[in-house]
Amino acid sequence: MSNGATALLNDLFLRACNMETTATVPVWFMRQAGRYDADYRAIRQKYTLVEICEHPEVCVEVTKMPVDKLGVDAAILFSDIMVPVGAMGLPFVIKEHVGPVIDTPIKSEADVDRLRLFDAEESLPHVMQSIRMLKRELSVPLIGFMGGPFTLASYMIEGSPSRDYLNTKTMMAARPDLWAKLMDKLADMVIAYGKAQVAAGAAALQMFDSWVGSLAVPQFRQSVKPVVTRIFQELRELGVPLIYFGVNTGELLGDFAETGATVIGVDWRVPLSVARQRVGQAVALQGNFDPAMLYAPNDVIERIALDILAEGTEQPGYIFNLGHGVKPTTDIGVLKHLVDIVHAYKPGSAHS
Ligand code: 1CP
Repeated sequence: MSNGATALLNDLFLRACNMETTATVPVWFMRQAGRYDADYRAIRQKYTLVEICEHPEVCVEVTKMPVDKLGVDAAILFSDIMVPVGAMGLPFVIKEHVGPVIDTPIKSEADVDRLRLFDAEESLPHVMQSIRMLKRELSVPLIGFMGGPFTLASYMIEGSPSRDYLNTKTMMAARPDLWAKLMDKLADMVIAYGKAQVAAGAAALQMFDSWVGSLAVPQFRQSVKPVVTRIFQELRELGVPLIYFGVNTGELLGDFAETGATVIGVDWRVPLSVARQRVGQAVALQGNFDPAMLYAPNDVIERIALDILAEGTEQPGYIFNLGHGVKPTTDIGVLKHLVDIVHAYKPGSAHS
């Protein structure tokens, strides 16, 4: 496949997303650009996270680091799920060791009405510019991403990271009309922003609905699944892989597969063979090495990785990843070793 200026595109990742059997299993890591890397930490001495996003040449450098250093088969745009929320008119800051913080969280109908849809090229020109530069410079596919509507709403309503999502769940239960309005507005943004990223050069999209697994199954079906389904139905016309990911989503995996996503992300709690039974045959799977096990001895890491690889490759359509993001204190050498284990694995050669 040709992508213009770059020599040869490594399309292993895209082929696995499209349910092809690949001789080598593709691998990338959520949060693969980040604080575990000393060069990233050095750049963060000079720029805040938001400033990195606002300087395309720095954003490109940070996005490419894990591709060059680890040999992963896909890059993920360096940004944050909150960047487009700022463009909707709800200012946020990323607080060190905390995460996104919003001083004026959403409480009322007027707050929801004030959120505006935006044109990505006009409001986030630096993000679009970074994607265009990455498309030219990368030899692997670029994954664009958005937050999922529940997860974005949780930050917008709670005003900071939360353990129990009390205000969010209360709005969902007590003001279903207002909740639906907020979900619809976020869905419109996610669809438009996803389309803009693909138009600029993203080869796949991942929707991070990280915290949606906090919902009861009936709540998910009633208050979130319809809007997630609308998002994926509308994005499907782009013809690129659409990955849907959250943690603690074991009980939701069957519903995830009905949303129109083409790849389902799985965390470490559910074995991939069980996940496969729950999602059926029509979607690809991505996951699910426990990021905490990157601190285990090498032989333990190898055993866990080989078990995951054997289960993942039982059927076509499998991408190796962690079950959630790389932790900031992870040893970069261990990540590299894990990439090598995955790339050396021959599907169909299950160990005993
Ligand atoms: O500057 C820093 O190093 C602060 C840590 C950090 C980083 C590296 C934050 C703050 N955001 C990011 C970048 C980021 N965020 C990426 C970069 C691309 C890559 O993966 O290499 C991505 C994909 C995200 C997406 C994101 N932001 C998610 C979904 C993924 C997940 O981990 O579940 C979420 C939930 C956020 C919110 C957020 N931003 C930052 C933090 C620490 C958090 C989580 C806060 C919480 O626990 O609620």
